[in-house]
Amino acid sequence: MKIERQKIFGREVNDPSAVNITFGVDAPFVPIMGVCMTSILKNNPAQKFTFHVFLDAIDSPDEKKIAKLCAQFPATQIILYFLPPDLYNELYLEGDYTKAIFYRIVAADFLSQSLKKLLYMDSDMICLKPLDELINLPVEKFFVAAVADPGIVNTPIHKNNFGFSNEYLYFNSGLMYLNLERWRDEKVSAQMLNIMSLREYPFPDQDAINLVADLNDYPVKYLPDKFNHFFRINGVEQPMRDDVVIQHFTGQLKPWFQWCESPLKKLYDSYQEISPWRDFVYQPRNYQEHRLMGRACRQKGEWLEALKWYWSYLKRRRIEKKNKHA
Ligand SMILES: [Mn+2]
Repeated sequence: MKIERQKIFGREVNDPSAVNITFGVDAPFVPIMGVCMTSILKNNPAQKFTFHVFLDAIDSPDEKKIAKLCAQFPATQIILYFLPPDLYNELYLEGDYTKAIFYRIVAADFLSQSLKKLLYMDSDMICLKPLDELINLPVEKFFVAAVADPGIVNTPIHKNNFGFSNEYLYFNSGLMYLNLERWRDEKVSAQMLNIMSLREYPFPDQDAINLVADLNDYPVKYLPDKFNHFFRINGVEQPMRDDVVIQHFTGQLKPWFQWCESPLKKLYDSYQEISPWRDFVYQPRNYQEHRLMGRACRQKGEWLEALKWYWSYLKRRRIEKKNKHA
């Protein structure tokens, strides 16, 4: 197995009544994941959780904050699983994805040795209500429970281009309640890696798991979209609803960006505020985000700052594009 070491925070003992949730992140994304965890804990006070975090590195201040979160919510256990830094380097990545999107594959594979079911969540989510209805689903009857994807992946173009059957309903991989016994018995991780080694996919992990489900005709339980409510679809912000349990900040605009002007930024900030990451300020991490930061400064009339971000945008774009084609 590819785990280099584990580190446990919070509750020491294994508790079979705990709900198991997994995340896959790289070091800069740990604060984002921390806010997501905080929202889950805050809105599920009667529930015990074990969070399984698959990552390749973590900054030491963030490790302290994870310990602090466990002290804030004492029934909580957080386990860090450190992966080798070169894991999945060979897999194709498009756009601004990082290879942390693949960590859900190793997470499900590894945890299927000890757990029967597992909730995978993207870090760009916040939980707004109790998760009972979701957690109590009889996931052993299915392969996965997830929400149908409202974006382009469900159009005939995407389905025809990437080998899906016409009638297949593509689900979003941001939230997946997984039947791990089935995952283990049918060697799903190996199937996914095999699919991704054969050609390049625009949504690599998500295309692969949907292809596994489609080609094998595995039973998918489609959930109401309140369990994975999209923030933006094709660049258009979606109206928020009262019944939303999990809000998913889909799209390139994220509520932790300083330049995000969505009304939902306030809601997001309110969870960051009660988390150990209260003081976290997100720094743009790729050239696209440097450009957006420049635009936000320009709109606020901060010309010097704007110039600085545009300059670093141009510089980084050249370097990042060169690296990509190397
Ligand atoms: Mn996401």
